[in-house]
Amino acid sequence: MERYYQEEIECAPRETISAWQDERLRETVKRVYEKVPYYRDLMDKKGIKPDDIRGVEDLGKLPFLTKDDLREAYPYGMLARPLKDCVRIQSTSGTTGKRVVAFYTQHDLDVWEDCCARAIVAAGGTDEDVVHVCYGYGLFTGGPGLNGGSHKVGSLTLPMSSGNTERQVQFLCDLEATILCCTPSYAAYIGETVNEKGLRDKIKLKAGIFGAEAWSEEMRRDIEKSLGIKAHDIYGLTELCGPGVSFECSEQTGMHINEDHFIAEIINPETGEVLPEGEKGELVFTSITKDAFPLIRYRTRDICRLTRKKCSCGRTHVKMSKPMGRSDDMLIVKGVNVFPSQIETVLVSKGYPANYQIIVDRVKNTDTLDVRVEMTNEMFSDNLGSVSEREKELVDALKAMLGITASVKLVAPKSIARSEGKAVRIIDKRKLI
Ligand code: DLL
Repeated sequence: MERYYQEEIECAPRETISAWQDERLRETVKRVYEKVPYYRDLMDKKGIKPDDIRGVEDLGKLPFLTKDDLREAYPYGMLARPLKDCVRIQSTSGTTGKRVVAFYTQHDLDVWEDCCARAIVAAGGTDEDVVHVCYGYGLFTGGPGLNGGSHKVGSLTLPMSSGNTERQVQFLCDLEATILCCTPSYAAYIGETVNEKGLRDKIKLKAGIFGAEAWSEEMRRDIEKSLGIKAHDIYGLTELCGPGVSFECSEQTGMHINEDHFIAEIINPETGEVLPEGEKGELVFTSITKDAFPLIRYRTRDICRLTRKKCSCGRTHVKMSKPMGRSDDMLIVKGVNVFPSQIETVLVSKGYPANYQIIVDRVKNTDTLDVRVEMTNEMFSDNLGSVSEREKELVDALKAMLGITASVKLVAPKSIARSEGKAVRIIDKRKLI
């Protein structure tokens, strides 16, 4: 039977959710206009006043906000509350450009932890569970978010953080954790280690809550098999709070967005035009309950679809598909758009583990695309003569998926470095020129 953390909210009738959104949006817009000069300028430039926004139907009148805006306003320019009312800072990893710093009041932390608690209960968590959190702690939101959510549910919480995989596995066995929270690539690594050590019978895991990076359905099945669990997706971004913006229920067909806190739109990333339900495009969020760091029409760069189709779990909040990639992660190779997730789908569907690297380079003014992928132990011990046949098979399958030719190199098991957090799979050497 499906369980909920906040049933009256998660299963509220659509009209009720819409009424909450209209009211909270009006209040948020008014507040940022009064308190945040950066927003006031953006709205003035568009000739929009708070009274022009009566509800969600007027959302499209408001200007978009991008990561560049947050960088420009860094560090305090977006604050809607005095700094003395803020109690926490979290931050993005800042792999491209300056970090984004997000601020939280105590109310913001409560809301965020409630969102994570909804995700844990949707994955079957109760106060009888032992929740092993090996997302990174610190500035990264993964550890603190799931940790806080687990406390709210009343589960016994193990704040493991990432790294030291031997110790993770030992704790999983000794303390009999039932729910594992980490990135999908780390879950795959933990699964590999558990099985290699012959400890599969010693672990008591029943579910996992994995997110923070793109992962395919094939990778989900691999992890579910290797750990004997049901693997749930969870999505979020630091700018909005962290994990828990949306989460998967028992149906595992997309993530319910916590619409009492966030309004979602899908836009055409090139034109900014709002797209109808079901179309693929860039996800844009407006926060409607955030106190310290409200964001209006924030462009996530994540590409996905929304659906309002009735969900068997009973939740009424809109669902987003797994992000298919980021518009800024998309590689353009020989003029063709290539998403790393397309490559992963091909590899995993052909029986390869999701341990791969995509190397893009430019040789004599022509782009090259090299894919290095690990073989499984069985493939490796197979007759070596078949390696070139296998490589050829992958070249053909990738060509069918992408429309361009990639060179494929099969490498020995374990020869590609494992990740304890978000995996780094793309090496674009062209940027170094
Ligand atoms: O990754 C927050 C998080 C922590 C989510 C733990 C889930 C679990 P950032 O480091 O700011 O925050 O990165 C946000 O990660 O815009 C997506 O591109 C990507 N991302 C997050 N969750 C998923 C997911 C955290 N489930 C960026 N599937 C987002 C695909 C995801 N991509």
